[in-house]
Amino acid sequence: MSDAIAYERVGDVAVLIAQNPPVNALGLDVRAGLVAGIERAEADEGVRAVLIYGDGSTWFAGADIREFGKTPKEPYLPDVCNRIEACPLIVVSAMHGTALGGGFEIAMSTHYRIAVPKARMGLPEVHLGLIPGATGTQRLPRLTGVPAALDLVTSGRQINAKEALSLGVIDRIEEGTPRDIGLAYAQELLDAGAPRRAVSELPAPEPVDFDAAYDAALKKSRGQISPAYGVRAVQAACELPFAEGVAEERRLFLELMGTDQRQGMIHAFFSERAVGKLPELKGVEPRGIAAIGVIGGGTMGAGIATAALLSGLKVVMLEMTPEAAEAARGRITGNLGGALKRGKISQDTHDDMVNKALTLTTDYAGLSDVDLVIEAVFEDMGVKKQVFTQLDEHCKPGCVLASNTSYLDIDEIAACTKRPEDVIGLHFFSPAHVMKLLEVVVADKTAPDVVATGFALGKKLGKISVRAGVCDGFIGNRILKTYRTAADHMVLDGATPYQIDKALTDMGFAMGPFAVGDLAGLDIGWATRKRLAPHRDPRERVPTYIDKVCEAGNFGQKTGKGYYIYEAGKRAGVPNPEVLELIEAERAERGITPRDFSDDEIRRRYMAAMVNEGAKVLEEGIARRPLDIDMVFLFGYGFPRYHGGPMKWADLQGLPALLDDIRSYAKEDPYFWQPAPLLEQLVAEGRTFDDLNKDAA
Ligand code: 3H9
Repeated sequence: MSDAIAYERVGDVAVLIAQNPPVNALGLDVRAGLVAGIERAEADEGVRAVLIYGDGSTWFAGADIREFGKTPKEPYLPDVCNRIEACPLIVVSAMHGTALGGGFEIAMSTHYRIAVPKARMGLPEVHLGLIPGATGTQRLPRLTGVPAALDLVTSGRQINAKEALSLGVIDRIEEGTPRDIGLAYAQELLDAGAPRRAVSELPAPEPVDFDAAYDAALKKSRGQISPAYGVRAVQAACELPFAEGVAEERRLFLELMGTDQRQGMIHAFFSERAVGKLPELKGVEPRGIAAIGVIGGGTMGAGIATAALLSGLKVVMLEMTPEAAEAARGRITGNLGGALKRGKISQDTHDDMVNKALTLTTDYAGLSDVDLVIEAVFEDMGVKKQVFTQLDEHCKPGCVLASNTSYLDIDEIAACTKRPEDVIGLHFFSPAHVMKLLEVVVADKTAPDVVATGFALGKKLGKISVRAGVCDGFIGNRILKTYRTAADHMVLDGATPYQIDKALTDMGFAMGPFAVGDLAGLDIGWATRKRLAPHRDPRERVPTYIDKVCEAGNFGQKTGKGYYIYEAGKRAGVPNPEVLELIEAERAERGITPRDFSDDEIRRRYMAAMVNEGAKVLEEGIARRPLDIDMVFLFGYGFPRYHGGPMKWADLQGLPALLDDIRSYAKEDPYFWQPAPLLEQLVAEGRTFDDLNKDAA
């Protein structure tokens, strides 16, 4: 027996206990231990049933993802599942925690399943760019029928014990420890003379229109292929005998295992967990936070306040006037009302948040008791400095003073206080109660426990927090500015905004850059262009056509017109013909003869700009690791998760080819396309961005 599976005998029942913390992943030792445990039970005189449960916080949470990409070792998980089911004794699963992926597949291979009420289960393999590969796509539809199986396999969503019971995937829910409820259930089954029940022996499920389901899965996943593969695997359960269906599932699983999408998704899984673990914060205790102050109750401030209230914090909102404070209250209660409507909070919790946890004030003295304050006022250094001078005067010692600025210099803001060590940037993304990303911007003098507090707050708010250094735009907006410029250049040279947006949504982006501009409001970029105009290098190529759209009072979605025209009640716009006319006029004025861009070239240029600037951001230490950049783009900029993030995408494409592209673009525009020295160095050394992640681990 392996140490990962303990064997015990309780009366007529052999008990197999998984002991592979933290999540009882089904690594080699666990798989071997399960087979050995079943064999031992069969040989153990007098044993009539086998109970399997997990020690610690959970049942098996799936195959061991760290083994993926390496040569698989026997016993393979599908064989383990089949071996368990073939056991002539009755085999019972007692589930708690999360029975996911291979873990759920093990449970479906046992003959009876009981779970505690809080147990959750599901087949999340699509989130790793895979499908269930250990008989799950064959057993689940036999238990639930095809529609429910297709839903679970293609969405990867988790279900609770109650839903599992109603779908017929578990037999019973019982309060207690998995050991106690499992032993009692096994004994009850023995006493009742219950038969061995093999799911694989159930009749093949009724088919549906699988081609329609395949197309729907592809459309919904924006180009991610694994959900559509899941449809074909479930189809095999209807059309093939069990063993052949399992072989087909295996074939599809292994095909996906070899894809870049699988690598991208697994990179995202581990990076999401690594991003908040900073070596510099090891052993550093964050400051306690029970109440926070928010300054400015516009969309951003109200969103931050909402996120804080939803996570159980008290919030003091400061506005300039009682009227503005009331308007802020309206925005916050509107946001909380949405959470209530979606069932995220109860009416009582909602009322407590609005009436007890939220306080409004127009006086800085009202912030004297908060533990952390975030300013979300107008993006102007003078205004920010006034706010921080006031905060310095009124906030208690040890209070963390945070700015939500998207671009401005946190060092300069900190310098206007007598406590720069307490000052930090906490850059939320709008709407702040929805968007997952938080850039924790560390200034020169920020104290380590203040950085730790930024990360602790992010965790409490359910955010993915990424450490960033100070520069214009930090990680995300700085890189955005560069690839957005690459897109603008392509428009000047012959592409249309609509062609560019489409090429990028075809690559899996939630939106293209021009649709994003309309969503964010074109007035923001217009104001920036006006501010920067006197300081521009003459070699910069900045289109002016969109300024004319703004001059006519069209700022995108909020005014109904921008790059696109938005009809009332519709979110997606149609191309604005005036924009095309203005672009043509500008090209003529500049003497540019437009040329064709293929979708592939559009994507290559856009991504090359993103990755090249990412490499510069790394070089300068603004981002510590490539994976930090990847997480910023996945959680803040709608970057397709199945590419893993821009730096992972670059690795998967191959850095030498990317550098060749950049060098060839530099021949046309050497000012804009300057290859990042770090990229050149990696190519020269034959290394990848992921090697840098490993160096930093
Ligand atoms: C599969 O099963 C394929 C089969 O169909 C076919 C095979 C042939 N493996 O998330 P946490 C680590 S595919 C290895 O922070 P939580 C995780 O990296 C698999 N390691 O905890 C972290 O390590 P560290 C299908 C894993 O309580 C630590 O455990 N299953 C695995 O917030 C704690 O994790 C899934 O996709 C794993 N499978 O959430 C489930 N899982 O401390 C993936 C976790 O070094 N896992 N680790 O950073 C999850 O969704 C969550 O981890 C879970 C716990 C909900 C279980």
